[in-house]
Amino acid sequence: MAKADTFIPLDFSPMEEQAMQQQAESFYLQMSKRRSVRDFSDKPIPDSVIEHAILAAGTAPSGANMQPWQFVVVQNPKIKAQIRQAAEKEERELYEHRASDEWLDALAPLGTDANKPFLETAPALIAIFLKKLTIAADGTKQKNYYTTESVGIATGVLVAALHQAGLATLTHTPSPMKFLSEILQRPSHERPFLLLVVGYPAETALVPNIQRLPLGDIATFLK
Ligand code: IYR
Repeated sequence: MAKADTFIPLDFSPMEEQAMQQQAESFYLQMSKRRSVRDFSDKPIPDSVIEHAILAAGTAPSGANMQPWQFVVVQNPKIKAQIRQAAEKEERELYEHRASDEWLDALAPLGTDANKPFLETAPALIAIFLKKLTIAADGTKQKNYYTTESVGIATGVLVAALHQAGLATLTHTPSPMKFLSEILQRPSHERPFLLLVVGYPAETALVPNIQRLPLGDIATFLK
C-alpha cells in the first residue's frame, strides 16, 4: 500500500479571495445542473474520460489511506444484459413485496419502477466495490478503516468528475446487489457498494421536477 516513509512539501497555490469566490460559485452552478438521469443515449463515450474520472475518484481521502475501492467498468453488452436481468429480478421483488407503502410513496415523485432498460442502453456501468480488506501480492491481509465513508466520498468525486466532463450518471442501488459480485467475479472481501450508470442523456430525457433544499435548511453556521 502507498506508505509514506517521508514527508514532502504540500503543492498548494494560494488564490486571491475574488478568484476563490468565483470558483466556489461556478462549481456550485455547475453541480446544481447535475441530475440523476434514467433515460440514456447509446452513444459511446471516450474511454479516457472514464479513466480520468476514476483517477479523480481515486484521489478521495480514505481511512489510513487504504483506498478501499475497486471500480469495475462494464461496457460489454452481454455483461450489461446479465446485470439488467439480475437487477430487475431484485427490483421486482422490491416493488412488489419488500418496499413498505411509506417507501413506495417516497419514490412516487421519481416515477421509478422495476424496469431498468438503461442498464443496457447506457454505454458504461461502473460497479463500485468496497474492500473490507486489502490483500497484498504476497497474500498478507490488511484491514481497512472507515470503508463506507471512504468509498462514499470517492463515489461523490466520481459523480462530480463525470458530470463536469459532460456525462450523465445514475447512482443505482438495486438491493441486494450480491449478483454484481457473482456476475463480475469479485472476491468475497469486496462488497458491492453502488452501480453507477454512465452515458449521454437521451435527447428526449425528462427528469422529475424536484428541488434542492436551500442553504438555510441544510447548514447551520455558528460564529
Ligand atoms: N432501487 C430501486 C428503488 C429506489 C430506491 C431509492 I431510496 C431511490 O432514490 C430510487 C429508487 C430503483 O432503482 O428503482
